[in-house]
Formats: sequence, C-alpha cells, structure tokens
Amino acid sequence: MDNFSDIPGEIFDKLQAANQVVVLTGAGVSAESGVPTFRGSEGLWRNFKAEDLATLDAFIKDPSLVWEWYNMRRETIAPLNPNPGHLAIAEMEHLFPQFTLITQNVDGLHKLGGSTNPVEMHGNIWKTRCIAEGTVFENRDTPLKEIPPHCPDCGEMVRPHIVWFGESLDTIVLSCVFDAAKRADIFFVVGSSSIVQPAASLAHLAKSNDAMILEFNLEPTMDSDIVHSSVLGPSGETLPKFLESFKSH
Ligand code: BJW
Repeated sequence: MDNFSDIPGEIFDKLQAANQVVVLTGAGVSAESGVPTFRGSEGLWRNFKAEDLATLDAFIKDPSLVWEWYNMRRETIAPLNPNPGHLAIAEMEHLFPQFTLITQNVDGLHKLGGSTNPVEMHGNIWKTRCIAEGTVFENRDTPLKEIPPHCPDCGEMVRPHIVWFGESLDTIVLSCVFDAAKRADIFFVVGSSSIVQPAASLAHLAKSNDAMILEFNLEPTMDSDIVHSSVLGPSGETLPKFLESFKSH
C-alpha cells in the first residue's frame, strides 16, 4: 500500500486506542540520511562478506582489518543527520501512553533525531569495549587516532561495542525487547529486511500476542505475510505522511 487514503480507518482507530506502541527499525530508516544498508544492491555487504568482518573470529584473526572497516563506516556516518523518518519516530514518543523504540542500527541517528531512549539491540558504533575488562567507552574520534585502538584504563585492545554474528545479545536488552513486543498493541517494523535473528522474531511474537503489525519498507520483506498493512516507499517520506494522516484522523 503506498496511498494513505487506502489505509483502513480501522488502523488509525486502533492506533488511537493503543496503549503500548513499539517501533522496530533497521538500516532502511537511515538510508535517506546516507547510511548504507547491509543487504541489497547498494548494501554494505555487496563488497564485503559478513563473516570476514562482523564476527569475533574475524576480529581475532585480524583486528586491524576489522577496525579499518569500522573506521571507514564511522567516517561515513559522522557528518550525517537524522532524516524525517527519524524525526517522525521521535514525535511518536509523545503521541502514545507507552512507547518503545527498538533499533538494530548502530549509527546513533535516532538519539540525534530526538528519540530519548532507543534500545540499541546491536550496540553502537561510537562505543568501544575493552577485550580484557569489558568496560565500555564512548569514542567519537574520526578518524580513529590508532588502529586498533586501546583501552584508556588498562592499555589492552578494545573492540567495537557491536553485536556480531554468532554473539548473544545483552540479556537485559533481550528481556526488554521481548517484553515490549509481548505487550505491544501496535508493532511497527521500519526499514528492516527482517532476516536477522533475534530481531526478526519480535514482530512474530507481537503478532502472537494479538498486536497489529505495520510495515514500512521500500519492498515486501520476510515479514510481509504476517503484517496487517505494508506501506511501500522510503520511510523518510511515508512515516511523516502516515503520522500526519493519523493526527488528522
Ligand atoms: C528501506 C529504505 C528506505 C532500504 N525506507 N526501507 C536462526 C536461524 C539461522 C541463523 C540464526 C538463527 N538465530 C540466530 C542466527 C544467527 C544470526 C542470524 O540471524 N543470521 C541470519 C543472517 C540468518 N544471528 C545472530 O548471530 C545474533 N545472535 C544470536 O542470535 O545469538 C544466539 C545464537 C548465535 C548463533 C546461532 C544461534 C543463536 C546476532 C545478530 C547480530 C547482527 N549484527 C549485524 C552486524 C553488526 C555489524 C555492524 O553493524 O558493524 O547487525 S548483522 C546486520 O544485519 C546488522 C543489522 O542490524 C542487521 C539487520 O539488518 P537490517 O537492519 O534489517 O538491514 P538490511 O540491510 O538487511 O535491510 C534493510 C531494509 O531496508 C531492506 O528491507 C530495504 O528494502 C529497506 N530499505 N531503504 C524504507 N529509504
């Protein structure tokens, strides 16, 4: 569906009555800001194999190579700004009694866009973690002063504070996102291919607890068969329009 007059009034009615609204975002929400997505023809992994760079094994084998890749991405992201999709999501926080923003993105653009407490499931590219003590530090150096960087406390190497393939997510984060999905009345999935677990299971969990699922994406995804409504188009355009239609409903 790409025409807002086609959205059944029932969806806006349910949204109006909703207590708990949850938004799950993926790389697509930041695409219009200039952050490359992971998959697809313009995706980051068109030229790199994920297992060469986004795993602990890759980091142990060649920390400098992995840090070079992150350094390059940090330099790409640093000058970028939130787009109208991020701003619409930040506004949603004020429209519903309970609102949870869950993001798979590591770019930090939701916070820059005004969202107060995004749950960053996969970590944050502006944070590093000491491989010896696990201490997390903010590091905004672009470019990095040294590759690989070292811990300001103990001098050991640090790694990106990011969840790589095969790694478990933080248990507090996991219980927070599963709990939010279970309690959701309305669950939005914005700009995610819905391929990567456990994030991809959240909409299914919400649906099995009777939530209405709304998807915003350029194209149909793995979730499209379980959604109540799929809004096709760039989320920087479709989300603000959807919100305006909702507010005037
Ligand atoms: C737009 C748009 C616009 C574009 N507007 N839309 C069960 C079965 C098989 C495998 C597994 C399984 N459970 C776990 C796994 C393993 C793995 C996994 O899911 N693999 C899949 C590939 C199958 N998961 C894990 O390893 C996770 N850990 C875990 O589960 O631990 C327990 C365990 C371990 C091992 C085995 C079993 C259990 C950890 C996952 C960590 C994910 N990390 C990454 C990379 C971090 C590196 C980094 O960023 O530096 O996080 S993967 C990468 O994908 C990144 C993203 O957050 C994540 C999701 O991608 P996303 O956001 O959906 O982006 P894209 O590019 O895929 O899609 C973009 C979408 O936007 C597209 O649909 C476009 O159409 C759309 N779009 N422009 C609107 N303008």
